[in-house]
Amino acid sequence: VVDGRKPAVPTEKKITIGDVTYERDSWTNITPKVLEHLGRNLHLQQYHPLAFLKRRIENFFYKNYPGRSRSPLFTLFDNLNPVVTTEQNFDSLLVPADHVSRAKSDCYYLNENYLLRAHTSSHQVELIRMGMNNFLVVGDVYRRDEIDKSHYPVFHQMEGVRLLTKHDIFRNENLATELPIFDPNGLRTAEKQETHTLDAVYILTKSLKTCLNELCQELFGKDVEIRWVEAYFPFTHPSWEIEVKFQGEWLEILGCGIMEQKLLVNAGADDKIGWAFGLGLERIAMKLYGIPDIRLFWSVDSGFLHQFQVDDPYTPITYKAVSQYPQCINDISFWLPADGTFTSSDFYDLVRSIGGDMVEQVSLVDEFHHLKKSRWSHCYRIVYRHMQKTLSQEEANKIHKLIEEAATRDLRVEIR
Ligand code: FA5
Ligand code: MG
Repeated sequence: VVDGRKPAVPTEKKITIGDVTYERDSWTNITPKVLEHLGRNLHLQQYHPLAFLKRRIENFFYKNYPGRSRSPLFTLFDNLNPVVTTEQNFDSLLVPADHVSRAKSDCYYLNENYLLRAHTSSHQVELIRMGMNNFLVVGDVYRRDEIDKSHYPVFHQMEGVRLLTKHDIFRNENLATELPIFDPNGLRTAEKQETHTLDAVYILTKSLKTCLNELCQELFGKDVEIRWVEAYFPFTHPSWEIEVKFQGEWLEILGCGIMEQKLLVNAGADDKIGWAFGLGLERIAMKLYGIPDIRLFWSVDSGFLHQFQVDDPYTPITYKAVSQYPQCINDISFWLPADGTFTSSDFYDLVRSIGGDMVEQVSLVDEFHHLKKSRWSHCYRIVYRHMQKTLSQEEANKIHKLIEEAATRDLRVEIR
């Protein structure tokens, strides 16, 4: 340890994640800093822009693809282990053994056989094997990528997979006759895979493009400027990416395509054809909420989080740059009046009216019931921050004192 900082790569022999221990080897390149992001699960937080966006996209699929007996057609997986095998992340997706995406310089390896998933596509084959035909996967993914305002080594993806039989296609498209979807003697061209008929690809592509165009309109409004760009993935053909205009530039938000038939055959779904997409939640949330830098999603600063403290994920929110000035944090603890008249929202209002915009956040950090006294106690943490200047601790203390006095007087609490 030099100058008190932790070394970038720990020297212990093993890495433990949850209950599982991984032996280090020459592939190990995971850093403690990146490991800190495991388990943060931003997409599962109650108040977080990524969680709101995730719920909005889920709802879009539930609404647009109703299943039988009112249960949604798409099944959601948002809690799968981010530690995956190289088989899951690469081989199952037909990524060639010498493909650049496997490089140590691109992924975070625990060892030769395990890595932190580099995309949610890692789970496609295992879920299809389980019998899933329509599913969404949401989770944190890890890449040794460039670092700028739209790239971060940890980000979140949502995967979508839709598989159809010949019969499904026939029914969904209201076709008079069932068209063949497989061609035993076909050739691979820019438009299609060797085993598919052009009809099948045409119908699947229409279904995929309609879905994602409508999703973009649902999220960004009817007038959103998007463009489809041809792309390459080892597990889809043909493949595309969608880009949206963000701050005057085209920003890539997702990749998608017609699933490679070989993948489906390997997963035991050889009678079906399908499409898949993988989208970046951060990139979309940046556009949706005007969040200028991808690092902000990891902020534990209440100045960021507080702007997303709403119950309805559809609330339109435009992110406002947080003041650069430091915070002052003061706690207040008191006994509630015995008559049960106190409510937290009364207290929040009182704090707002006395502290004004100097108050960035108030949160209930502790409550307990004193049996002998037969009374409740609350502790609130108040974060003070001025938008235009550095607030001194004395100034914060003064406001804090006024809040204590007002609460004692108006809400009849007893400061502890
Ligand atoms: C993939 O990850 C494919 N698995 C997507 C896919 C799924 C294709 C299913 C076909 C079928 P790509 O590497 O382009 O593709 O990443 C997908 C999206 O993740 C990007 O469009 C972008 O929105 C987001 N993304 C990629 N790298 C980063 C990064 N470093 N920081 C933030 N977002 C990123
Ligand atoms: Mg891409």
